[in-house]
Amino acid sequence: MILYSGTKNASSWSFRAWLALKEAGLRFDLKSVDLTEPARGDALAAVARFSPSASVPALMVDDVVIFDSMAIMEYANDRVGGDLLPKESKARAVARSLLAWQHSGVTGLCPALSFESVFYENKRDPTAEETADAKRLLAAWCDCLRRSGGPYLMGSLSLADLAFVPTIMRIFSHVAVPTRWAEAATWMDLLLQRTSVVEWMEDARRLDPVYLPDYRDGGRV
Ligand SMILES: N[C@@H](CCC(=O)N[C@@H](CS)C(=O)NCC(=O)O)C(=O)O
Repeated sequence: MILYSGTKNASSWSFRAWLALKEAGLRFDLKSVDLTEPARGDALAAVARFSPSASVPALMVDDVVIFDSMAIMEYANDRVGGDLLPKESKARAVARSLLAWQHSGVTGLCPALSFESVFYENKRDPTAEETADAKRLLAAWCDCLRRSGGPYLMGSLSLADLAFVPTIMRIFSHVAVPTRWAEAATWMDLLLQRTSVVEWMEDARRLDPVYLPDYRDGGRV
């Protein structure tokens, strides 16, 4: 298999797909697609030759392309007999709701607080919308951890935990976790110490930060 992935400091979508493949223990080659300007246009045009969405991540499996991060995560889960989602149907539906929440936006937080900003030396303060989404996430994570008993959201590690890794990085590289969300803080520490997460982040930190012009004012230029 070949995973076409955005540069490691600039593609949270690729990060999630890569984490699921790694945590499933699957072997794959990684091809890095340069998303920085001015290379971006040509790089994505090359991806468009084999992937209808012309975006990354894209996973080539034999002669088939899986061209969406959530589909790649679900494929990784299928390849390990469903071990990366809960077996019980209601719990599995909750895990998929969390995945879908992340996948369809976390729109108050993700658009302007880009993954690229995790690597900036000078951080701005989060906006009111970003803070509101962060609180919603923290409350949902704590609720899951209390219901499941932890140590991961659904008990054992699942796609739901992996989906949130880049978002955790986005928020908590900008602000400390408030002490009232202690369960979430413990879960984040555990998750961020996983070998897979550490490997990606170490590679990402070696790259030059990708500065986005709309970062300073929360993306509202
Ligand atoms: N829904 C897609 C989104 C992927 C996505 O937007 N990837 C970005 C890079 S992180 C991209 O390739 N964008 C191409 C473009 O904007 O033209 C997925 O989950 O894979």
